[in-house]
Amino acid sequence: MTTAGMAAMPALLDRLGELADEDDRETLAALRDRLDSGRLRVLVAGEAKRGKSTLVNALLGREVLPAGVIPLTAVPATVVRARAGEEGVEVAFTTGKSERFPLAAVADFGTERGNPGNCRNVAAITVGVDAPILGRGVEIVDTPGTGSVHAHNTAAADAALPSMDAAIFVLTADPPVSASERDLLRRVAGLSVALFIVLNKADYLDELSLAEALEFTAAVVAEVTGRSERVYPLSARQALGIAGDPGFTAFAADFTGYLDAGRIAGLELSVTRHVRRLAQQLLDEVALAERAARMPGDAAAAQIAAFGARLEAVTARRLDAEDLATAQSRRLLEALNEAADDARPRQAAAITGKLTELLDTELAGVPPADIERQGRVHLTGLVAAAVEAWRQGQAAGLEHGLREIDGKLAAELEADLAAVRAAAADLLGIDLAVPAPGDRLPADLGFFYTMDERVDQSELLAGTVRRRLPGEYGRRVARDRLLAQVSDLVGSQLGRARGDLQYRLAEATRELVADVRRRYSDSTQRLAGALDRAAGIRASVGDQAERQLAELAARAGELRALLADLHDGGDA
Ligand SMILES: Nc1nc2c(ncn2[C@@H]2O[C@H](COP(=O)(O)OP(=O)(O)OP(=O)(O)O)[C@@H](O)[C@H]2O)c(=O)[nH]1
Ligand SMILES: [Mg+2]
Repeated sequence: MTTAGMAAMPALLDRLGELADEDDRETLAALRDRLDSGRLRVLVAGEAKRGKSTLVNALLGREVLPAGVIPLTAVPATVVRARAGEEGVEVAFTTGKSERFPLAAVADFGTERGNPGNCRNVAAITVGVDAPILGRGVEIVDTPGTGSVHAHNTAAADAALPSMDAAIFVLTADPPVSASERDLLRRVAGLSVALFIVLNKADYLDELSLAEALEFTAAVVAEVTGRSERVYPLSARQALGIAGDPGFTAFAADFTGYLDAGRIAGLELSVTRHVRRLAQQLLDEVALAERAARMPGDAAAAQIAAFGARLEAVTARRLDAEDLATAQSRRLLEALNEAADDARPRQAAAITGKLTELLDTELAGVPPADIERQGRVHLTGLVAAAVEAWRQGQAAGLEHGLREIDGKLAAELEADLAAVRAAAADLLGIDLAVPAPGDRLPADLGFFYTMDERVDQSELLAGTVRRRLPGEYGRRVARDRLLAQVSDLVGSQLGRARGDLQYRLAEATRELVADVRRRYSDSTQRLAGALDRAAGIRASVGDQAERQLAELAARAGELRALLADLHDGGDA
C-alpha cells in the first residue's frame, strides 16, 4: 500500500476489526492507536543479560528500568511518554484488571525477583516516563532475555515479538553469538521494518578485540538476516555515567535520525504487513469453517471428519517429531562421549611420541630447567592443537547430525501440510493459502569455543631442587616429569572441550524442539479451531445454522475484498 493509499488504512482497520475475534481486535486497536499517533513500536530484544534494560535506560537518559547481574526482566515492559507529573506504571493483570502504581513499582511486577515465575499474574506493563526520546514518536519495549534458566521468560519474550514494528537487537562480544540467539535474530529480522544491531559492553574490550568482535558479529548478522546491517559497538552502562559513551552517542544519533525521517514510512509498512497477515489467517479460518459447515449430507460429515483426522494426525506427529529430535540428540551425545574416551589414549600416545623425539634431539643436551620450561611450551602447544582439531571435527559432526534431523523433520512437516492442503482441496473443495511450515534451523549452529589459556598451570620444580640435581640425573627427572603430565593434560583439555560441546548440543536440541513445536502449532491451530466452529454450526438446528453460515460467507467475502484493497495499494 502506498503512502497516499495509507489514508484508507484506518477504515481498513475498522473493517478488519469487525471481522475478527476478541484477541485479534485488541491487536488491531493497538495498531490503530499507533498509526493515529504516529508511534513506532520498537522492541529491544536479545538473550538474557546482554544489557537490554540498561540500553533502554540509556535511551531514556536515566535509570528507570531495573538491571542487574541475574536474569532479571520477567515481563515485557512498554515504555511510553508521560508528562513530568504523571509518570507511573500501569500493570495489566491476566484477570483483565489493571492498576496504576508509582514508577518504582516496575521492579515489583516486572522482574524475576519481585515477581518470580510471574506469580503476580501480570499480563503487561506500561511504563509512563517523561523522556525526550519518547517525544519522537516511539514506544520502546524492554523484553525479558531469552535462553536463561527461566523458560517462562523466553516464552514471554516470544509472545511480544508479533506486535513489533522495528527492533533493536542487543548482542555482546562475550560470549559469542549462540545458536538460540541466531534463531531469535532471524525471527526478529523477519518481523521488523527497521533493525538496529548493537554490540553492547564494548567497554570490556580493547581496541583490537573490539574490531575483531565487530567483524565477527557483522558476519554472523549478515549470514542470519541475509542483509548487511551496521553493528553499533557501545557501552550502555558508560552511556549512563557522567562521561557518556561515544559509541552510544553515534547509535542514538542514527536511531533518533531514523525516528525523525523514516518512522512514518516504516510504521505504515509495518501496519500494512500486520493487517495482511491477520486478514489472510482469518480468511483461511473462515473459508474452512464455512465450507465444512455447508457441505451437505452424511458423506460430507465423513469427509470433514477425514479432514479433521488429517489435521489431528499432523498435530500428533509433533510429539513424534519432538521425540525424534531428542533421540537423535541423545545418539549424538553418546557418540561424542565415546569419541572423547577414544581420543584420550590416542592423543596422549601421539603427543608422548612427539615429545620424546624432541627430548632426544633438540632438548637432549640442555640443562634440566630448560627441559622443563621449553618442554612445557611444546607440550601445551601440542595438546592445544590436538584437542582443537578434535573439537572442530566433533562440532562439525554435531552440526551435521542436527541439520540432518532438522531437514528430515522439516520435510516431514512440509509433506504433512501438503497433505492437509490436498485434503482440504479433495475433501472440502477449498484452497488454503496457509499452512506453510515456519523457518528452518540456521545453517550454522554456532559451536564456538576457545582453548583455555591457562593450560600451562602445573608447578615447575622448585628452584633449589632443580639447582642441586646433577646434570644427567636432573635431565632425567625433568624429562620424566614432563612426560608424566601428558595424559592428564590431554584428559583435562579434552574434558573441557567435551563439556562445551555437550552444553551446546543441549542448547541446540532445546531450540530445535521448541522450533518443531512452534512450526506445528502455527500451522494447524487456527484450522482446527475452524473445524470446531463448523461442527458447532452443523450441530445447530433450523435457521440458526443458516444465520451463522450467512455470516461466515459474508465475512469471507469481506476479507477477500479487504485483501484485494490492501493489494491494490501496491505494497508487496
Ligand atoms: N561492562 C558493562 N556492563 C554492562 C553494560 N550494559 C549492561 N551491563 C551490565 O550487565 C548486566 C545485565 O544488564 P541488564 O540491563 O539487566 O541486562 P538485560 O539484557 O536486561 O538482562 P535480562 O533482563 O535478565 O535479560 C548488569 O549488571 C549491567 O550493569 C555495558 O555496556 N558494559
Ligand atoms: Mg532486562
